[in-house]
Amino acid sequence: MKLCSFTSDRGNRIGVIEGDALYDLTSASPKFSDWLSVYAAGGSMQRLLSLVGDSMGKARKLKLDYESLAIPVRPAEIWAAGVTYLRSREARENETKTKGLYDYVYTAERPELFLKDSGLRCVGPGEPIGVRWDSKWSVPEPELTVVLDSSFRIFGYTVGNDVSSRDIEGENPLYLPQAKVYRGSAAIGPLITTADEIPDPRTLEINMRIIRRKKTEFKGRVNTSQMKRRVEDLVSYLKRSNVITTFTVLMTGTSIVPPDDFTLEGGDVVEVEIEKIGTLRNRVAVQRP
Ligand code: DO4
Ligand code: MG
Repeated sequence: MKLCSFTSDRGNRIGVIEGDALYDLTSASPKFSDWLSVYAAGGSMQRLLSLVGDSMGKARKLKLDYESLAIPVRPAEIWAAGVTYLRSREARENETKTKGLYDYVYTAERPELFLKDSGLRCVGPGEPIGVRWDSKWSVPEPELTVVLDSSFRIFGYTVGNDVSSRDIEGENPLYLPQAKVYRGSAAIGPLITTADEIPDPRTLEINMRIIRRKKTEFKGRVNTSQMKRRVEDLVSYLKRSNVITTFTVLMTGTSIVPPDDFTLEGGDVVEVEIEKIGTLRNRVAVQRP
């Protein structure tokens, strides 16, 4: 199932996408105002899916307009894994003044995991992603993103962009939160594909395109088969001694890295497409003080 949130002349809605059709679930029941409410009504993700299944027949069928899609759900937390692909290890080792850290974490048993957002700084499709005004080297990081329930079970997948400042990250590893966490530094969407439609997350094609003044400035691709770690292993480390709420998401790391002389500029458009999920598109805005 493909679950989304969208806006229409009737306000904010939730829906299910099937091909070119968008089923407006909010029209089936006013209780279905957002995914957290549907989850609260059911009490489990299994129940959420059966409530949705039962309501599809009553839902208004619309033609899907991608521009209407909004952040599928605002997660209480976004977590992120780092250095899960060889390309990320190389890029990080080159940029850093503290040599050896990234080589270590790429092969270590324990992965790098960090808290990217608490729901305040993330945006959905069509909203501006941010670059810091005090950074000279900012990049998008297209990442397969896992949607979890409060028992750390994988409910589904979405597209994520872990927008980052490479000069701040490279200057000192203790600056990581400043390189990673600021207004508009995370984007997720445009929808959630439930886990039953992606039995093997290590087979997905990821494509990224950066458009500047209507021309493709950079494009790159990777397949998740190149990821060093299994998604389940990342989740099992996140779970250790931890607590999360349903719809917490985990970004699984990047492998598409633009050349070192590239930095995002205000007005650039970043498109991240992941097979079986969709395309997340955002324009870049410089986040002033
Ligand atoms: O500490 C570095 C973070 C790396 C990262 O975000 C990634 O590999 O995607
Ligand atoms: Mg990343």
